[in-house]
Amino acid sequence: MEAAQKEEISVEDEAVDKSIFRDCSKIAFYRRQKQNLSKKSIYQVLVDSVTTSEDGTRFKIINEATKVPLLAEVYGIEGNIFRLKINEETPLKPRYEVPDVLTSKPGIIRLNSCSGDTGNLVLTAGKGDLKCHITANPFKVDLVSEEDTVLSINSQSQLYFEHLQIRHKQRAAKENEKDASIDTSQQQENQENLGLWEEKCGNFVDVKANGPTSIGLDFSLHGFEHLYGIPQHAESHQLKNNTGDGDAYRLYNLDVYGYKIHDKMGIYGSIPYLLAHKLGRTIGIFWLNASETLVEINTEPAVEYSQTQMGSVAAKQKVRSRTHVHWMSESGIIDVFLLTGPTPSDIFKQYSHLTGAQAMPPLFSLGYHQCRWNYEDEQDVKAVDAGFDEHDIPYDVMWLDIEHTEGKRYFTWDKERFPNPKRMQELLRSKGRKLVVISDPHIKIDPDYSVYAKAKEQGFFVRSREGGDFEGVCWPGLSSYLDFTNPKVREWYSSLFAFPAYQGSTDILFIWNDMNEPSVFRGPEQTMQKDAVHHGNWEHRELHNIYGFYQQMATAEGLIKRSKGKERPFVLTRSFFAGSQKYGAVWTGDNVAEWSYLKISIPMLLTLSIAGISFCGADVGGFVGNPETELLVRWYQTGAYQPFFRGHATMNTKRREPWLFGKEHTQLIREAIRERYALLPYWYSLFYQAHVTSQPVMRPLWIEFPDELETFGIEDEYMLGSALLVHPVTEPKVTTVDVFLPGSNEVWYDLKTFAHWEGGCTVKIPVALDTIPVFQRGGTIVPVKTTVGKSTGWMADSPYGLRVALCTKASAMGELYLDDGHSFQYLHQKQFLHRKFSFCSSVLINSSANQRGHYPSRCVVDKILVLGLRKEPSSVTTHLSDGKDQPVAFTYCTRTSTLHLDKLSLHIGTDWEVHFK
Ligand code: NBV
Repeated sequence: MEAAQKEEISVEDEAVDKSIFRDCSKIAFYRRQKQNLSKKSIYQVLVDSVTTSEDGTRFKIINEATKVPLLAEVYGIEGNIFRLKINEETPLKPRYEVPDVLTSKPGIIRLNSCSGDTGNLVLTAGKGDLKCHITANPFKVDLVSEEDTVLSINSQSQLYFEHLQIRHKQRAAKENEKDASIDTSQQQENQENLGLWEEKCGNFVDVKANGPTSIGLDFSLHGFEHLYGIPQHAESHQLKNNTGDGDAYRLYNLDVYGYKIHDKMGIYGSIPYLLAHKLGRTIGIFWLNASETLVEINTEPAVEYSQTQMGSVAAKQKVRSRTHVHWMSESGIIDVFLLTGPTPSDIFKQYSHLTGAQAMPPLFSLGYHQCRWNYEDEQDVKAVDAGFDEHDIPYDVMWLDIEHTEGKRYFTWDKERFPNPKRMQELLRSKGRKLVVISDPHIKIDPDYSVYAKAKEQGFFVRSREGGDFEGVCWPGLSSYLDFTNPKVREWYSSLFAFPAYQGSTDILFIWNDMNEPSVFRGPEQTMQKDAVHHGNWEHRELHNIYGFYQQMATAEGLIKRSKGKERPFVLTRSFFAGSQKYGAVWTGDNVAEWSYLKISIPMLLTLSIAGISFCGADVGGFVGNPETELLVRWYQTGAYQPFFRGHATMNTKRREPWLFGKEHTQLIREAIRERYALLPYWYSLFYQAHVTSQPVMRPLWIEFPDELETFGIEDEYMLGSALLVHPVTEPKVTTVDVFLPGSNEVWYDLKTFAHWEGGCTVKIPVALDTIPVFQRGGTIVPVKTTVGKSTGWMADSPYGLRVALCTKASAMGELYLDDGHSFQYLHQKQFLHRKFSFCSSVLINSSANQRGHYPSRCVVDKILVLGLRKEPSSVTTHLSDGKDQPVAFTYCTRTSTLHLDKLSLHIGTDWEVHFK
């Protein structure tokens, strides 16, 4: 035990040296592709090889120089998606194809083919308005919609495929060493530089069992200048041009403590999915590859050619802008999905058809979470919990970081600090609250630790190239890493969450997966060697970016299993991949307590949201460092309007529970958290929408206003669903913020002052320290809770209110989804309520949006606010479904055109009407 303790690592020891991370110039496959592509290698289709069947079209393509044939496959997938796969026709051994990400076999639709003139091929999908033109020589694919070329593949001749080969030396040996002399020292130096079979990374040498295996392909997007997606980077929402300066967006999951912002380096997670938008069309490119990936982007603006430039052309001609996107991956195959929209809403459906929709979170997880590395012991937890009650601040979840364990042995408790974890959980339970504890993927090498011993015995760890278990240093000291890519390991790991197995756990305990890039102290770039070996003998390089995805998957399955399939899990993960939305929430890792990090949290979360991860958030207050009070207040106000809302801080920071900054600031933080709790019915309904219709919860403006160019680059404000526009204050000491209110036919209401504006302009909004600029869009109805309590559990039966904001035509619509907030009964027994609200011709109607759902809610609507009611009504009456009409008292304010109804008692789950005459 003492020895184990000595091995423990402190944060100061392991503060990351940023120079260990590589830029493009240090990445061998990038250098190789650049060098070779400058020679322009041409591929052509072998026209005689084309075959078309029910399940796709296949043909061979061949490189003029290498003559190695590649096999290309084109599929049409339900919902206007094309899939293009390119692999070697006969690789020396199978190349890695990413499993477990696609939801199920996506429904393939038949492509009809008609040969074009010179042996070129035209494939049509569906009704034929989308066509895939394949040009044979040089090989090129154009995606055409109604005579308009939307996107071209390989029009820049950047198709690149390093085929598997026997190592030169071995081959030479095989050939009786007759050519062994070719391996001169100069060649060796070249090889080293190109990192063909070995590549240096710091003090490490990456030995490549399969030699060079990289792939690449270019896409030209016609008329597109606005690109988004490919998280995770601490960068702007709109992707930047980066060709030429070796500054590609890197997708490589890394643990980067206090990451630099406005940087394209890879951080914790990767989603190789890019969206592009222009007036009239949104498209997506999903590059299904889990190895290290680089993306270069280069926009060529529109050009106008004059007569003289164009010689004989009579009139001026305009050439559309195009953006070239160049994807490069270290290994695997080319497997790319083209999502053709055409609307943003279609794109979200298409992407979730491939990778799954956002999991429906338990309601508590949308409340406020209180975390710190670390809450020291049971007393500390008790005191912090009581602090929230004393200061009348709602919160739902207490978090315990790595110190709660016995020497960083996950699934155990430090007996001195937490002698009675069940007692502690019962205290939280009594207030409707929960506990989240951390569980990392590294397992302390300690034969007396049963998790280690069992995993070791069953061969469940990732192996090193030499054959033994991979060993790396992490929090517990020397550790091995569970191989979550192995389904047996996942099954076993998930069984560890069963109540009898996980001593001291109860059904209010949920899980946080950290360090799952995976983080390996003193490893190359603080992660695992690429030559480590996984289940099925795959090198780590093939699947690095999907390691964390698998841990969260196994954890979520474990939580479901422990409840015998009844309860929804909550798992927060730091590392993620495409499809992680199916398993829980993601946060943006170790940000810093500075204003610039508060500001960048918005574009970072917008990017995650449009790439499928609706349940995302950033550490409130900033993880590293001590926020000044104003920053902390603004961070709470911002976080209250972001999907995952958790305060967190690193070890050596000052305590920062919300009541430690003076009465006035406690009040401001309380207000921000209370606003969050009041809005929970809306949040929950938005998550339901994300779950069933795949629309993101937090939306960049361009999604809601796709026809308004002005919205395409906005990232300091965003929409929550389609009703609320939020413009958080992210700068110190400001007295005004400029808010762009989109839509020329829209009207927007300030939820604090009830002032209203017509859309299509920028307004200067005065802000004090208590202002969170939030605007409701005319034409919407937002459900809220009118009383806020200790926690979501505490508030289950508290009354609802409706905020009705009328549009210019004096109407509005909205909806509410509710269920028990925690189980799968909504799915299996249809135990839910989905209500629809509409205000039209001076009548507000509450009706069912889905007759199949039933849930015995006792809740009533007790308050209604109508914004934008131009005339004071002479009477207001409620009409219940049993025919009873009742006049109700109201207050009307002529100055703000608002009407308040109070003390109502209208059951949320029954049909009723309110008439305003
Ligand atoms: O487990 C300790 C921390 C955690 O608090 C933080 O949220 C993670 O991002 N963890 C990283 C490991 C150490 C960071 C220096």
